[in-house]
Amino acid sequence: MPRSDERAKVDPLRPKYHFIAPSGWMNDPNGLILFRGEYHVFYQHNPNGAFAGTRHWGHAVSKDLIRWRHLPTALSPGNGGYDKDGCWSGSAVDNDGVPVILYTGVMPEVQCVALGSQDMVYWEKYAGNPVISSHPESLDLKGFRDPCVWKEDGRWYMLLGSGIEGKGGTALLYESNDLLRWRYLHPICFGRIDRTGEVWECPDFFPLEDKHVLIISALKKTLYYTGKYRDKEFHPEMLGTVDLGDHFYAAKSMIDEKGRRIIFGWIREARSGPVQLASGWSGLFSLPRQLALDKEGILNVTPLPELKSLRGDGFEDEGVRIDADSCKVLEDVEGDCLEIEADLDLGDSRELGLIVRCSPRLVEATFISYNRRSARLYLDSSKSSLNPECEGGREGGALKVDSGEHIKLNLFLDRSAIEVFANGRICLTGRAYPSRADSKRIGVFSRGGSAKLASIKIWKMKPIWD
Ligand code: DQQ
Repeated sequence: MPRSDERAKVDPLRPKYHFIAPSGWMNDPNGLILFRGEYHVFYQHNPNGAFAGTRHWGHAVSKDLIRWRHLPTALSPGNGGYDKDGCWSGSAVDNDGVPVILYTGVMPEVQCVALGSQDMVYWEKYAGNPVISSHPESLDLKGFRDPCVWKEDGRWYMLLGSGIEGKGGTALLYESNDLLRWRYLHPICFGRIDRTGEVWECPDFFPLEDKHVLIISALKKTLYYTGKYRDKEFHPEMLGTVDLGDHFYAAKSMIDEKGRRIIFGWIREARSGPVQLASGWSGLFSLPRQLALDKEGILNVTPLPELKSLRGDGFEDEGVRIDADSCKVLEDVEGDCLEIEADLDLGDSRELGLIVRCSPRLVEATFISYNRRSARLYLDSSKSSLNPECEGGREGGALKVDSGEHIKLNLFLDRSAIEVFANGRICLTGRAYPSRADSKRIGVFSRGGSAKLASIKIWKMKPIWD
């Protein structure tokens, strides 16, 4: 059997313009940082194969957040001791010119430090690890991991994802003068078990415009609170979803050189374990997304404009009528690595949208649609693949649209990964694993009335890897 990197390279479902590990398993983004003029990403990685296994910190560098170069593994589990069962998620910070990683060692969960060389290629674990070896005894905790670290008024602060037995998710606040000796303060806020689950993973906390945002991963989703941060306590005002789909998790953000708040998430698989293992790869990062707050304090998520630099040959059309309860497949254009901008006029339809990865006679097809009655955006992958090992279904969430407003979809298709940005506000991430080589056509459809494709632009996207 060929090695997993050789298998991964030839898999027609492996994305080509998203950040992805050279091979093997990957999950959460870790330690995103702009250091000495370059962007570094780390990620949860099992280089030994496309199964979760024992996590390492994979590492890559970029000048533009779009094109990446792989670097050697930054952290590997120790031979015995505090991180022998894995180097789990965390952050990277710049401590007066010295790069420092803070991560969770397992098992049990403890917090650890590693110091980097100036090019960030060599990492040395701190001899005094773990720097936090046990959790506050006063609380009955579930989970104690994924440090999010920042500097405020000359001091370091750390949030750890956790949960209180019977009460629900929380994030624990610590402070330090030197990143090595930490003092526990208190939970920064509490969730409601029915809305944000029992344990919060991968907290990410930052100021945005006149508010603070706390991103958490729970209940298989990436959620956020916006609110006010006062006296080291966070007072949430609003709870929302960073992504409407079920395949975007453990998001982590950073500030770029222009001062923009950029986020990446883990796009997980919807294929069976044996299929992942055989393909030699599992998981990828989302495209870089920019965050902003609208007038109502709702988080708006849009693709980084620099992604336009990946656009190749284009196709456009406009004013296409879509009859009631019909599908129209576009002539002269097809592909599996595309960006699409579609402006759809609902007309008197009940539901309308795009079809991608579509075979002749729609034997395989993936539908992205807006339903006027439920006011929801959907991705339906139940007919995406004839392969029974690939799970499909309908996923989605609320998209508020004013009367007369068109549905404006900016869709990024990268073989088996789909990210749909809708009306400049929200994103829905899903997966599709067509089994047929000819499932590459694009279409539009309408249900319950007629509609119009006001305009469509489609670009072939260039790969980011050689
Ligand atoms: N993944 C990491 C944990 C984190 C979880 C382990 C979230 O640190 O809580 O790979 O996906």
